[in-house]
Parts: sequence; C-alpha cells; structure tokens
Amino acid sequence: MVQSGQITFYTHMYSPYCHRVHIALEEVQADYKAVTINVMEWPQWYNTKVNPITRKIPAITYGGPAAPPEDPSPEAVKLTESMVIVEFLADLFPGKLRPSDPVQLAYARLFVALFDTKVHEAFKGFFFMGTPASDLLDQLEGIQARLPETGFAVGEFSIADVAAAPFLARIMLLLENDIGKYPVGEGKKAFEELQKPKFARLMKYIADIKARSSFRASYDHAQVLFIWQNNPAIQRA
Ligand SMILES: N[C@@H](CCC(=O)N[C@@H](CS)C(=O)NCC(=O)O)C(=O)O
Repeated sequence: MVQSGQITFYTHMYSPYCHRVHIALEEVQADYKAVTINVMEWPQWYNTKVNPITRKIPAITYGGPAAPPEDPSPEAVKLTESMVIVEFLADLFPGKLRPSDPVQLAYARLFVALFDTKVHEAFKGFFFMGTPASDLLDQLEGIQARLPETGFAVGEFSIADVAAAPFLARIMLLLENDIGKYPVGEGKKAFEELQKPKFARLMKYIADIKARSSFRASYDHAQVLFIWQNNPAIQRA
C-alpha cells in the first residue's frame, strides 16, 4: 500500500507521544498537515469529531474528501495511540521503519514495550512524583544493555527508535535543566552520571537519534524546553 489520501496530524510539541508520530511521518516522507491542539483550552470538537475514543493526542485522520481539521469528513479514517499510528505508517510505506527479519522485528517491538512500560513508569516517577533517580538510571542502563555495539536499537532505524527518541530527548533535556518534582540538583546529578563512561553507548545512541533528519525536523529544543519549564504538572511545590 502507499499513501493514497490526505493525512491530518493532531499534535502538540510538548508531547513525547505526538513526537513519535511526527518522527515517523518525516521518516516515511508522508504528505501531511500538522494541526497543533491548544492543550490549555482543549477543543471540544477534537473530543467529538477526531478522537472520541481516548480524547488524547496524537491522532490522525486519513483519506476522505478535503475538510477543515476541526470538522473532518466522516469518511476519513481516524486513528489514535502513537504506536498504532506509527505501525499504520509502516504499512502505508512498506520497506521503511520495520526490519524485514521477524526476529529483529520482534526485538524492535520488545524495545517499544519496554519504553511504554518500564521507562515510562520511571519517567513519570522521577519527573512527576519526585521518586529517587536510581530507578530511572536503572531503566536507562537496561535499555543500553539491549543496544547493539553500533547503530540503532535493532541496527537500521526502526519503530523501536521512533518510540524511544522522544522520551530519551526529553529525559536528557529535563535532567540537564533540573526540571521536575525531585529535590533541586538531583536532575543535574543524574545528568552528570549519564556522562560517565558507563553510559557511553546510550549517549552515542541518543546523539545518533538527534542527528537524524526526521528528529531534527520534528524537534525544536528551545520550544520544548520552554513548554516543560512551564508545565504545571512537574513544578516543585
Ligand atoms: N498511549 C497514548 C498516550 C497519549 C497521551 O497520553 N497523550 C497525552 C499527551 S502526551 C494527552 O493527550 N493528554 C491529554 C489528556 O489526558 O487529557 C499514545 O501512545 O498515544
């Protein structure tokens, strides 16, 4: 299959889940229109007309006749859940994002699952609840242990890296700037820990991700920093 209809991508720069879809759209070089959702004044039309299932971003509409983003055609396919959309894009653009070898594909999906469970839990714990950094660092060490000596998570760039990149970028950004509910200084301390030789492979992986054109096209460091600095959910009391 190839893209045969319009793609409207509902997103916001702060969201790591939206960022996954953005990276995938850039990787496959889809023809798409991005629509930023005002997360401070969540639009009712989004919940009723685009994503009544989870009412979360990201979402896409695919196909159907031309229509304004806030009133998509009933004929357009509506999809939500970041990795469902990423896998859909991998189907629309065969040969990209998925390794052809079934074992490597299974490993890629396992990597995604680790991010959606353990890394995400540790991310929420440290930045949103102020739990000790050790759990986050342990999870990052576990991720590092799964990486091959060189290249991306399963060699070629794949769905695994699409899933991981937004979280790794935000983890580094938040730590370096000491943003989060943990005690002052704990973020910078964890950031320094990650600069030690022990984490060299993970840091190289993150550098490779950030150098990728799909990442550069989908990430504005200053803007994401500003948004997270002002995110009320992770401000210290
Ligand atoms: N499992 C979902 C998570 C999506 C998600 O949590 N989106 C957040 C933004 S990062 C959201 O829309 N939050 C708004 C809300 O919960 O009202 C995915 O993979 O897409």
